[in-house]
Amino acid sequence: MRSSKLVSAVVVIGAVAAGVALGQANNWYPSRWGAADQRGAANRITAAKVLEAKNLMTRGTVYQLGRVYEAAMPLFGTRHFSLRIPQTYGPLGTNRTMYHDEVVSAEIGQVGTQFDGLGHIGVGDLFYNGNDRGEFSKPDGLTKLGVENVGALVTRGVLVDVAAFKGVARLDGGYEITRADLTGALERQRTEVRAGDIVLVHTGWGSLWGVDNAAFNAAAPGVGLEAAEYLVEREVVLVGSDTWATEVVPNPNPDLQFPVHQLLIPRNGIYIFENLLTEELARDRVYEFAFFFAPLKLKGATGSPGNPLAIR
Ligand code: UVW
Repeated sequence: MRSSKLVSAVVVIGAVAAGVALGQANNWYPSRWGAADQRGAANRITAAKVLEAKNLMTRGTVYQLGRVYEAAMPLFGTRHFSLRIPQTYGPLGTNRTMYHDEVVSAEIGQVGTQFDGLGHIGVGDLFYNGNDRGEFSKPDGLTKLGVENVGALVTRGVLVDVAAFKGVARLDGGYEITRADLTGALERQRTEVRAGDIVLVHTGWGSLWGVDNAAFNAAAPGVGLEAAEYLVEREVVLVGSDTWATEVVPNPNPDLQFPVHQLLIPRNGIYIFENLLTEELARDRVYEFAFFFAPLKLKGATGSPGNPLAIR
């Protein structure tokens, strides 16, 4: 073998080994739930998980985790949101019924509080279960992996307060949450993560929402690849946070863009939930709760808006 070819071979083998170490081996499909599956880690929610959630509702306190959708909210890239009331209709009948409708224009599954479905992120052209973008990505909606396939998520939720663990109100933009941060914060809280849970990571970054949108959007603290690998090992259903990406942005490796999205969504069928309001859970030190979310059944959509609930 000529020396340049040998160097190339060593580089490729090194890259593959690094990928394998980060759970990025290329044998990620068919998924563990079968080649035709479109629900991913939602399959981990059994009747036993629903009852585990029920048993956590001991105080009757309801936490709304969704933010208000409005034109003034921070938006990623060129995404937009507008709501218009085109006119008032009526009056109808002798009782003079009047009514309003609204027209909403937005990347509706990917603005504000947003649940990222399995059709949102790919590794090149390949999405969850090895589905090829060329076959299912259509202008009038995804013909596979649409968010309507997810179903209702009712399970045990865990808040990991990494900001408190690090002794700050807000982690810095670009701070990479490590595996040791997650396990250290969980130990500090005396909370464990179990299979079928959803995990929310509190960073404090949400305090910038609506206060300094430019700073909010410019970067984000978040889960790094090794921390995400820990959550994959724990067999969670969903990872969410109070930032717009859930993962660290920019990634410490300047060659990588949104690698945690790829590790979780296409490679492992694990959902991401962004721009959640986690402040009140952190304030009240509610680290375990019943979690409820039913994505909108938007046929062929990549994600869903909504107002998930945590009940203690
Ligand atoms: C991308 O879609 C790239 O990011 P997010 O899921 O954070 O909106």
